[in-house]
Amino acid sequence: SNDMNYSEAVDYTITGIEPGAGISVSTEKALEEYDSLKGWNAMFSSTAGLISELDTAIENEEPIIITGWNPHWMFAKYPDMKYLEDPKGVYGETEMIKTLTRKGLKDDMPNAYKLLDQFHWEVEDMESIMNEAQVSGEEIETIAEKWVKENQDKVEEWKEGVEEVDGESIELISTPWDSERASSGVVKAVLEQLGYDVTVTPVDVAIMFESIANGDGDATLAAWLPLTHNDFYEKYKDEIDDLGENLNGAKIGLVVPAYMDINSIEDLQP
Ligand code: PBE
Repeated sequence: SNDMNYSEAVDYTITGIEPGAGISVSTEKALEEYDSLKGWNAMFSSTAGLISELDTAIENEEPIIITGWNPHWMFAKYPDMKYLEDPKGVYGETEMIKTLTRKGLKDDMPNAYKLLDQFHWEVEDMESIMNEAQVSGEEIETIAEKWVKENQDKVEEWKEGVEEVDGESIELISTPWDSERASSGVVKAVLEQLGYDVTVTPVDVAIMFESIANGDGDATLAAWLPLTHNDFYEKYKDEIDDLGENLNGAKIGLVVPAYMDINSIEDLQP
């Protein structure tokens, strides 16, 4: 109801995910920058932990404030959720997901580089894989492989002018979130069609940037910018090749169930 003190009801706590996520870094900044969040905490755990807290809250129609993002199946499962307005812009606006490679990949593996450069898809493509995996209980990687077989028209565009190879090894560095399991799974399947031997290594965001910069890993499809991973991007941008966006229209922020009668981070109380 309107009289409910949501801040007290959630114990002045934002329910978050892994501390190493970009969205967790932004949440630390929000806690510092908003007067309405003075004295608040964030509980960083895991995406599974967050979803289980969200399930319980929505089942009981209790207030909850989570770190949320798109693309993700949480909005397919719970369409009645909203982003809180963020007048200070701590969480940015529209985000894109970029492809980055190590320096030298272009010369060493020109065909893989060209494929990575031409890989681009839509929010709906990524979501269709995540939602199907969520509903069926199958692994995202399995659904991603199937998606590649069923969307060969799109895949052929990414492969245009790319020549096949004979078992060259390539390592994609990724992060543990479902969005990145989907993109890495798709590109892995396409590279395998081209004859590559592909490893996908999920790591923390910091390690992902570091390993592309020092050349331990070949490429990543998982850089959320201009804001989510900006601290890491700024640190390493001179030591990596930036191939531009592979998806546009991502978003991060604080999210609440629609039954909560607030619209802005500034509607909360210290
Ligand atoms: N995410 C999903 C990640 C990137 C992909 C928004 C949870 C993050 O670093 O915040």
